[in-house]
Amino acid sequence: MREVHLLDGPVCRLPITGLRATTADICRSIATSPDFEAVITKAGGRTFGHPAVIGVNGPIHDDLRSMVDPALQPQEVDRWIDDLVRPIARRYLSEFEDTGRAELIAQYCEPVSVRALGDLLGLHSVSSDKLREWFHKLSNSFTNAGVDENGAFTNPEGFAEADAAKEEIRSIVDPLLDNWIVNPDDSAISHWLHDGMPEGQTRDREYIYPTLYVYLLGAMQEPGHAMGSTLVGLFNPPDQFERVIDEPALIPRAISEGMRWTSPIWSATARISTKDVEVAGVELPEGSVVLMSYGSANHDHAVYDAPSEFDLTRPPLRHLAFGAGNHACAGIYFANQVCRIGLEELLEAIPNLERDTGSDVEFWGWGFRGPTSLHTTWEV
Ligand code: 261
Repeated sequence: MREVHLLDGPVCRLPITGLRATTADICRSIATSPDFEAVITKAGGRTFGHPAVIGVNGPIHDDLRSMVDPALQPQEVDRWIDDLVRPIARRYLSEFEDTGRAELIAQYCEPVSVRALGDLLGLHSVSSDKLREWFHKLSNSFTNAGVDENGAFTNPEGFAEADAAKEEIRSIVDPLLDNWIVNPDDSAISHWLHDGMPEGQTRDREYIYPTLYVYLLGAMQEPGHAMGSTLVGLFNPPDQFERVIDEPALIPRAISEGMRWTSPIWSATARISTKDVEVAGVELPEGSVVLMSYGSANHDHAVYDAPSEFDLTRPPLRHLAFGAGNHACAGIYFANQVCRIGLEELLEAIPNLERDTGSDVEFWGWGFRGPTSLHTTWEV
C-alpha cells in the first residue's frame, strides 16, 4: 500500500479525480515545488479555454499575473475598498433588515460578493442577479468532471448552460471592451487591456476572456461562499456569534477560520510534474496530474485539533484556502476585505441575528463548497 495521503489506493483510483494531494504538507510542497507546474482540469479547460491564468505557466502566466495583480495589491485595495463595499452591503441590507427574516446566501452573501467585484471590474451595467447566474452556470460546467475510460466526458450536456452563458457574457462584454479600447477608464478590465502594453496597443480580447471567465466563476462566487460558511460556523456553539458581536475585531479571525473550515475552492486546481519526482514516498513519473484538495488539507489532523469544528479560539495557524506558490490566489487581500466589510455591516445592522432552526443548512460541492442556503430570523 502506498502513502495514503497521496490517494491512489483502490477506492480512490477514479478516472474522474486521479491523484489527489490531501494533507497540508503535501499540498504545500507540491504547490511550491519547482518540479510541478499548474495544469487546468479537463472540465476546467473545457469551460475557460486557453490561456486561463490558473492553467498556464512561464511568460504567459507572468503576463496574466502582471495584468490582474496591480488592482489587488493591499496598498491599492485599501484606497477604495471601504467606499466600494460598505454602500453595497448597506443597500442589500436595507432591502430586508426590517423584515425579520432572510435567506442570507441569496439575499446578501452572493449579491455583496458579485457587486463588489463587478463594480471593480467595470461591469456596473450587469445586474447582480445576472452575475450570480453566470457564476452558478460556469461553476456547474467547471465541476462537470466525469470522464469514461477513454477520457470522454460522461455528461457533455453539462457544459451547455455555461456555453450559453459565455455567449451572453461576450455579447455584453464585447461592446464594453470596444469602448475601453478607445476610452480607457479606471475599471480593472480597462487596465487589463492597456497596462504594460506599448503605446496604442491593447491585449487581444481572445487572450483576456479565459481569465475573465476564471474571475466570473471563482472570484465572483467564493467570497460569498466564505461569508456564508463563516456565518454558519459562528452559529455553532458555544456562543461564537455573540463573541463576535461583542468584539467585531474578531471578524477577520472568524473569516480565516470559516475559510479553513469550509474552503470555498475545496478541490478545483491541479498541478503536473515536470520530471520524475518523489512525493511523500510515492514515485510519480513526469506528467503526473495531482488535484489539490486544499479543503482536505485544511482539515489535516497533523496541523489542526478537531479540524471539523469551527472554533474561533483555535490558534491562528495559516491555512491553504488561497493555495500557495506562484499560482496562489491573486485576490487574497481583496476577498478578505470584501468578507470583512460584508460581515461587519451585517452584524452591525442585525446584532440579534439567529439561524432559523426550522431549516437545515446543507453544504454542497466538492470542487467549490459552501452552504446552499442560510435561513435566518431576528426580532425587529
Ligand atoms: C478567481 C479564482 O477562480 C477560480 C479558481 C479555481 C478554479 C476556478 C476558478 O474560477
